Amino acid sequence: MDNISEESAARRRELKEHLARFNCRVHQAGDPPFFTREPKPDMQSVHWRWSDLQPLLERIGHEVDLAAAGPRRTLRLHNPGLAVGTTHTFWGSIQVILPGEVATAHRHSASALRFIMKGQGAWTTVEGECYPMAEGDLVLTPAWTWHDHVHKGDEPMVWLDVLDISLMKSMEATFFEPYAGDVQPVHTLPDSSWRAFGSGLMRPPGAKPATVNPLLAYPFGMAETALNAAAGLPADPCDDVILEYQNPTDGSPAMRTLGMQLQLLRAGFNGQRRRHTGSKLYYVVRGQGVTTVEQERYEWSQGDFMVIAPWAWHQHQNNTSQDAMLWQVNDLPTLKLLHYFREEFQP
Ligand code: GTQ
Ligand code: FE2
Repeated sequence: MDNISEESAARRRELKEHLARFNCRVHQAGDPPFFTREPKPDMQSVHWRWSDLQPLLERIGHEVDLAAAGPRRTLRLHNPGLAVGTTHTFWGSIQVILPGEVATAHRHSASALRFIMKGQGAWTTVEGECYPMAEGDLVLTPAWTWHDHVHKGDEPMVWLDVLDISLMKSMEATFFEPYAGDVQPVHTLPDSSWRAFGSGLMRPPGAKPATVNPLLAYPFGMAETALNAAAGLPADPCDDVILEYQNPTDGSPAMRTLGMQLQLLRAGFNGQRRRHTGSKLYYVVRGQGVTTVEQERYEWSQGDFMVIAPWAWHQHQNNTSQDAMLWQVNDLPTLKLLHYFREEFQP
């Protein structure tokens, strides 16, 4: 369609106005092609350094109050290639909550999750189940569940929020509802979903088959134990030691649209290069290493984030003498559900 002759282009231009009256058009010279041979994402791969983020978080802790839109105090990881969002499907934001603060209850059709970065003493309540959050924990807020956060500790707490907002918006499925009060009543035992399903090995025999993941909390200690056990398996050529957070009732990803994984890149690991559809955001839990994304080298260390654009070649290396741990969130479950997932490996 792009080799349109001058004569044809002129005829198409003439048609344009007439067709527009009927809400129709033909392809015009200069229109972007509707197919590219492979993905050409608007989103860019980006590296955020903790040394830059930390002072910004302190600043918003002082200068931004818990006002409208939630109310939440967040520093969004903004992708310079997009109008909004960290990737074209999800938003990652760092939430800061100060001692005594309450992030009031609401629910939304976007799925949300939190990975705790710093501090302790904040409790989140999801559908009446409260959970005390600690560093390294993953806590889920499935679509349309009531949730609020209350900080009962005595130091600021910081966590990563991830919501599939851009995916939801592209589907025009945005719903939001504030709760009638500040916080919901707590009506079950603390950690009840974890008590029932958290081992991943055993479950209450009477529990009815769940249509969504019934487990809301994935404590860091258990995830780390599982990862250390998996270190005895043969290494993954790209990712070394990696585990996915799963729905313990059927082994599917912990959320339907977003996937979360925890991995070890052991000292000396030199990974294989690969690319795939879908976007992913990494958080460096500990250690140091290098991820090469196309032509760029991201030399990362604890607290850094990086986001990898779809179909970008990337490769992880740990050239230090200490193991490194990365946590990631991605939109791969959505791509797989829609049969849009593809990957390639460099031999
Ligand atoms: O904590 O409920 O970063 O609703 C964005 C939207 C956090 C939350 C965000 C939200 C929340
Ligand atoms: Fe929310």
